[in-house]
Amino acid sequence: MAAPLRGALIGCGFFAANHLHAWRDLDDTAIVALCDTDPARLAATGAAFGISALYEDAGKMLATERPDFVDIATTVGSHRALVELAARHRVPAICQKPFAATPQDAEAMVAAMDAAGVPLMVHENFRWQAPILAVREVLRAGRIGTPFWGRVSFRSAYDVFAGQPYLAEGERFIIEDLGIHILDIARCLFGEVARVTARTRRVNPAIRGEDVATMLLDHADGMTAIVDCSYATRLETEPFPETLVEIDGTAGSLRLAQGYRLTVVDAHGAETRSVAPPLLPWAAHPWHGIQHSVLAIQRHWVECLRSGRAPDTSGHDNLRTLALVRASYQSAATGAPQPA
Ligand code: NAD
Ligand code: 89V
Repeated sequence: MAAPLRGALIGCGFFAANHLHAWRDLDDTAIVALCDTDPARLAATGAAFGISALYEDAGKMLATERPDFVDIATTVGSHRALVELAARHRVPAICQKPFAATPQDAEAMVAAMDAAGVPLMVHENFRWQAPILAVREVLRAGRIGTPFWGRVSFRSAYDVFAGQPYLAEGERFIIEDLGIHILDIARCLFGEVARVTARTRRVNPAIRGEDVATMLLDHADGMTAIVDCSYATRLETEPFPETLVEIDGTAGSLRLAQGYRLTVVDAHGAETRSVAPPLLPWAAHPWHGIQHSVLAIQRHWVECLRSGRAPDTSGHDNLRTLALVRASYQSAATGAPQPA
């Protein structure tokens, strides 16, 4: 058996504990060092996960520890500098979403890692959620024929701002933070998008950015899809963080409904089953589906690193999702459809 991969993590904030728990679940990987510019967060995370190599400077950590990979779990403002740092040290890197603040940054980050000859994966975990994997499997098996219409929907009134206060402060909010996941799922299920028409609005007066967005996607193969997101939707049972999916195909249909219920109508009739994500020992409702997908994407990264295969959500792949985000904001601002 190969020696365990030695990883280092940068950014010990709100979400990083999920990364660290998932790394602990992977037998052939060990996080050997942590970095955060905030000494209190760094010390607390080191103590919680039994990691004693602690750094406030990421460059010093990479130079000293020479890890097999680095996991960047900071917010977007630091991503370009940290990915370029990884490239200078020729260390394979995972970078949390949103990958980059601008298309120029994203292109530069991908180019830097390409030039260094090391892999780069964006931590775009939503397409790795168990219910979404179940939908992908129905499509892959051809059970509903060729999809011609789809909807990927995330509507909630969950208070995301309590855990992630920075989400209330940005000029942009829901497409950049959450819609990016839902647009990525649409790409993953339905293929590349040629044109986007978007509408946004802000309902919650306590935040700066938009909290409702609707995108009409014209896919390259002629399929039509709707991606809709809201953090201003009060429902009888709060669905956070479930992504709902509807797909009509030439031979049937599927519906991924609230409560992780997947109904497939195909040549044999209708079948409904639960596709609920498992509750990992360290996970908690309602985040458990996201937490399970963190383990899934990190397992994928290890498999890719060991085999030399490009990750499904490589930096190159994520440029297409970022292009959709950009085109959505441009369409919302101008009112006109935009090429994606
Ligand atoms: P956070 O602000 O709670 O934590 C970020 C940490 O990074 C902070 O402790 C900060 O001190 C540290 N940091 C910033 N710049 C640094 C640098 N240059 N060197 C070392 N440390 C640095 O943020 P968060 O809520 O944990 O979010 C982190 C990222 O994860 C965001 O991009 C967010 O969008 C993403 N996120 C993803 C998911 C998902 O399901 N994929 C869920 C939640 C958050
Ligand atoms: O995935 C995320 O980035 C989170 C949340 C699911 C709350 O939108 O910010």
